[in-house]
Amino acid sequence: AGKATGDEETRVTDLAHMRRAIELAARGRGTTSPNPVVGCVVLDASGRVAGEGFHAHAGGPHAEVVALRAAGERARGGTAYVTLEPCDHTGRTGPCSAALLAAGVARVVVAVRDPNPEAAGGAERLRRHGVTVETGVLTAEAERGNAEWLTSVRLGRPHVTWKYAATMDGRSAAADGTSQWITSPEARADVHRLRAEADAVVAGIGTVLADDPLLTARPAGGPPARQPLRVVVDSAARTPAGARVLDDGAPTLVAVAADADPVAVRAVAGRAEVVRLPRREPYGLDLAELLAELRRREVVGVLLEGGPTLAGSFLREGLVDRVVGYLAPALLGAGAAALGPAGVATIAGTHRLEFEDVTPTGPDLRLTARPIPL
Ligand code: AOF
Ligand code: ZN
Repeated sequence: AGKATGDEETRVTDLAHMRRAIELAARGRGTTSPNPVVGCVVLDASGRVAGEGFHAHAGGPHAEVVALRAAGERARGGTAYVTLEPCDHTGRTGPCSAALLAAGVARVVVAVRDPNPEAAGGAERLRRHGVTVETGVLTAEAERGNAEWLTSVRLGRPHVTWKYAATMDGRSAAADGTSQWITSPEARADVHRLRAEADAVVAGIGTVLADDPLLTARPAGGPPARQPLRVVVDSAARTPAGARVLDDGAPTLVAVAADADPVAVRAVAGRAEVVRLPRREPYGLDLAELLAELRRREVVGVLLEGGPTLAGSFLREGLVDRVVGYLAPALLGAGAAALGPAGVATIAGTHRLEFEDVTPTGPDLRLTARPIPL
């Protein structure tokens, strides 16, 4: 066997172990915020798996440290696969670069470089100490699994997933306004998983008035580790005192315009936390400022649910990073569209997306797409 065959084998092995590390990382979804999800696989010198780990919650040990602990002495001369570049800083925990060096790991394979300037530099330190470091293995796949955190670090604002449910002809309500239930129980259960993984669930006042949603996460496996912050975008402070979104099952933030009627604001303030934001059309308040306010509260991932008008406003501002649509095999022919005006007047202005995933969900389809990067 020539050298090319050996390289090819290494590559196939690298992909398989990195895929496993990405799988491990995903176990942290919903509990690591505001930190990333990270997975790690450590092999011994002969290429056998010696330890696995993932980051479970902010402040807890990093994935590398968990995997190294599991591997013990077997890590010496071995290889570590990490979905995110090992950190080189002392934050809530010590630097993983130092932990990998102390364990005697000979080779480190990285999927995504760390965009966080405070923690980055692990790859360089390891190289300086003679460790072989390879980056760029399964990068796109690992980025997808960490999209919320990567967006929050790179853009300085939370990542926004817009979720909708519609018929095949793209309608979310019938002509008379009725809308329960377009999609199946399986699709609705999947939405509760999305909510449980989000730090905040955002809805417009139109949806609150029309559907009176609770907006809590009620996933199939039992109550989540923590409820996402519920956020109502309500420029004129019209949230009714009896709205279910104000129930005490989870914290609620009502965002009103700075010039909203003080009497109306006071009525809402008695039931939930209120934040005043600059007025901006078309939705009545500045959505970028809303995201800045959520970031100050350590929100990394936002699930934007309901209504078509609010979703259109987020899209027109370029504030949607992922779209998840649940499509039911049903047709209405009349009734409200899933998406309202989104700043597109002519075909050249179309919001172009690329599909990331299509998954049958009960009798429905879940489509995941994201804007094509410019
Ligand atoms: C994690 N888990 O498994 C890895 C991380 O707040 P700290 O001190 O735990 O540091 C967080 C930073 O460490 C994080 O922003 C990222 O840049 C780096 N790597 N973080 O939470 C992990 N490997
Ligand atoms: Zn670390």
